[in-house]
Amino acid sequence: VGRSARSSGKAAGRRVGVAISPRPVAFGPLLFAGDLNRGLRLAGELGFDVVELSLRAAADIDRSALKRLLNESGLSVSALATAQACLFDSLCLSSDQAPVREATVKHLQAEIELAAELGSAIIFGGIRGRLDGEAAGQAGQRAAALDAMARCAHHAAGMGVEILIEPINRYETNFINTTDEAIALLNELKLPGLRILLDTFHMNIEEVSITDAIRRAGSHLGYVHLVDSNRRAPGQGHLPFDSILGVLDEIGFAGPLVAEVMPLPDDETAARHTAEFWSAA
Ligand code: LER
Ligand code: MN
Repeated sequence: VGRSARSSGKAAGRRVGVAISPRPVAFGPLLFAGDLNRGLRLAGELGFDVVELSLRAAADIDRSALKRLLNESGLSVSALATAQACLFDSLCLSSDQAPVREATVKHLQAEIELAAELGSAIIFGGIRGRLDGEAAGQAGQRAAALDAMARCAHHAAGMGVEILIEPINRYETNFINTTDEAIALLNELKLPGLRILLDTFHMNIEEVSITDAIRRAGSHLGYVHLVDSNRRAPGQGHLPFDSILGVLDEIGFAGPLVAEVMPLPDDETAARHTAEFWSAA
């Protein structure tokens, strides 16, 4: 599979890519963790258009080195993913402690500034964290988290950066599991520059119908994590990607389609499987 993967097969007319982590990470579905050089070079060689970068902090990135690598590989950064700060540094939007929420907002503002510099979006998925206790007692914590999100959204809107709200399955969070909950959040916040990211791995766990949920997201949908049922590259599990891609075309989706997949059996093979999926007629 060469650069022609970009313009042929299922990839024709689409912006496709892989998610990678510039630093080593225990969180699974990221490729080339700790080897940005190799990841960008191979992603470019395999004909991808974009890469998503999962960061623990904006300081993970040497900006001039990254820009040189992007230039050389013909790639752009579709989005910065932010969950690592909540997973590993307890910086979560839903923290019940005001100073921690404050630190999380500051942390995200720095990542929003980096996203503006790279022309990318920013993902609010795992960074939401979890709501504590029984559902009835969660309203205050949820309201504080929404307030923190709104502050980020104002900063992002001022810099022309889109925030992508990603529903995540119940085993990782209880704070937005489904497409309908993400749509409700957008309707509640009514802020500019917020859209939805749908991840087919999470959808396979949470949605009644993946295709109906995509239809309901409609023009709110800004980005897709294309991942198979087992969190491997598309085509390596049993999700019905023909109908998923069909419904994305039906709603006129034109955003990035990024494989956020486990490095199985290894990073390079997972990236190659993704490229092969796209080059298949
Ligand atoms: C991130 O995109 C994701 O899918 C989550 O599982 C992260 O916690
Ligand atoms: Mn995802």
